[in-house]
Amino acid sequence: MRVFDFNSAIVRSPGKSVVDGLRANPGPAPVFEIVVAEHEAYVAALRAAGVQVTVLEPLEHFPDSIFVEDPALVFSDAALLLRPGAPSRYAEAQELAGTLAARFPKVHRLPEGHADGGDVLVTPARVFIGLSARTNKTGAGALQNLLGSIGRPSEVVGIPRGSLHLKSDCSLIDEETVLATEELADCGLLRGFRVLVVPQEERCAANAIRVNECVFVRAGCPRTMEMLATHGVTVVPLQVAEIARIDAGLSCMSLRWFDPGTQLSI
Ligand code: CIR
Repeated sequence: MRVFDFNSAIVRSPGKSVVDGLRANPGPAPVFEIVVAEHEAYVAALRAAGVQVTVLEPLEHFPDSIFVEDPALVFSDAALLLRPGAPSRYAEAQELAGTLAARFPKVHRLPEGHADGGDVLVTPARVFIGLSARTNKTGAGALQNLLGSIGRPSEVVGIPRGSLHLKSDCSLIDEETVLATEELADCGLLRGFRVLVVPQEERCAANAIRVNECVFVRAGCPRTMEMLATHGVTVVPLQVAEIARIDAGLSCMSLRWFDPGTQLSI
């Protein structure tokens, strides 16, 4: 099984409060109806790629709860409830507890510190944990211990200044290949990987997701799409311009895993 083979995913529909989602820079808030359309297209793309998608109800009290990647981390054999670093998002983990308990043989809880799933890049040999404004050293250390207890080696790494999360700057494309911004590529943490560097004007395209034979990429990034197509993967462009107004991209909108008990739906 490859780390990007998925047959199951959890997403959460946006509530109307999504327009109040966190954002680092001022600018127009997203339009609710367009966020809904982008989210629906994302769910459709997951299903078309062979993934069974569970769609959770909106949580109006949590404007950012559509970004289910941040409060949890999932593997075939276990789920981890994290402690998101933004105070307004902290309780999102508890909101996922029951859903994960019903689907995973074991649900672990991060005991201390803070860590967001957006700072976690899973690769075949090890898991990278980025230190960011959302993931602190205590949380990263606790996450390393938890990952070690389920047999997954990990490494704590720095991320480029000004980036929200580690995966704002990189994505796994296949076992040997990572798509990355120039800033992340220059950090040196991707030693041993083939690195596809996105053009500066398409920095946002570094947050892509490999799902089975497809790579979901942000629409409007033609040079990155061409680079990935030349690399030999099936490129699925998805529009996330509205969701991006609250600093989000593609990976953050789902928790994805391979459930050995679930049939592939294509
Ligand atoms: C936040 O600031 O937490 C949200 N507005 C965006 C989260 C994006 N998460 C991600 O890329 N993993």
